[in-house]
Amino acid sequence: MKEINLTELEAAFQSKLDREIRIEPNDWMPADYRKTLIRQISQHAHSEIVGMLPEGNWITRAPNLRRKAVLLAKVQDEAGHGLYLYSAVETLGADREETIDDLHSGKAKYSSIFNYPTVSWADMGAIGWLVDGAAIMNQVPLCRCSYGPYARAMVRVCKEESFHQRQGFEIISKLALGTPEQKEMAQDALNRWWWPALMMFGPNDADSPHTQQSMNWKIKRSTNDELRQLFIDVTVPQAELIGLTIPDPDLKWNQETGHYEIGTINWDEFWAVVSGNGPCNRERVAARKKAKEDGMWVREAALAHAEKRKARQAS
Ligand code: BYC
Repeated sequence: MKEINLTELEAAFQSKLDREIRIEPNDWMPADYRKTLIRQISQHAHSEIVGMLPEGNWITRAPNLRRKAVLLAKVQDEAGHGLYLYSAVETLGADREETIDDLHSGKAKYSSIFNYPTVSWADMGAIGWLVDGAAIMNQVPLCRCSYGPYARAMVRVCKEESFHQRQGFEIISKLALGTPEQKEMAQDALNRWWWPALMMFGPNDADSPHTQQSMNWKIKRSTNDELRQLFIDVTVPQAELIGLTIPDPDLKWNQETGHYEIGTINWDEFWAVVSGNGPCNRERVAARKKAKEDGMWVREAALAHAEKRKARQAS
């Protein structure tokens, strides 16, 4: 039998990337490609699960039954996204429990955006409009990610995210076009969420250690700055449409480039939040740990039930 050497495996992997053929779980892949995917997909999964907390905070205080039902469905969707993504991580050979432990120990990151507090109902609008809006910009290109299970999970996630973005824009526009007090709530939410939403796309390309390699591997299809710009160009006119002001005195339209230009992002704030020192980091991780401890008896009962069934089938 012909011996396959590493160079041939690498060439076959590269040829698949070049021909836009997806890499599947049982295919050979470079160790660093696998490591990058485990890092990105597990952090993405953690973001979905931690992302349930800021909005979960308002389910019991939604202003009416319709709003409550819609918010509940949205938060449940985020749980579903987390589950698809943890499953995608498992296809790479990672252990789900270990990845969750990494979140709880602070070793693994999750999106910076979920370390900000949700202090008013208008924040539910701002999150759907801006946070889910940014998530869609980031995730639509991931539907073309070179790794099959991640790309396929993203197709469904993006469909649900676009519903989320619309529900958010509906809330924020209702408030913005409502009473002066309601408009003030909407503006206040935009003031607090605008800059953190821009930070979701990650550091500027020049300061992003992973972007170039991930683009070469076709894990990422656009750079952090490209996606951030796309989001700004789409979102600024939406704010104008509903009479809200983007909290950036340096924001201007550049006729020549056909893009908006923004002021400077506070990268010190971003790195402080990413390294565990944002307004809610400790609270978020503590809530996840508590949920795991509180759910322990359910997992134990499910395992005991499964064992019993196996024993019964064997006898
Ligand atoms: N927050 O070289 P870079 C959602 C880290 S949830 C925290 O650019 P990369 C939703 C980065 O991990 C949204 N950390 O990295 C849920 C890296 O650190 P490590 C989550 C960040 O991976 C509920 C370092 O900074 N979406 O949709 O090439 C409700 C250098 O960065 C952040 C995803 O996870 C950040 N914002 O690019 C509503 C999408 N940015 O790992 C909505 C999938 C960067 O070396 N992920 N870092 O320690 C991605 O597309 C990419 O991983 C990123 C970063 C664009 C986020």
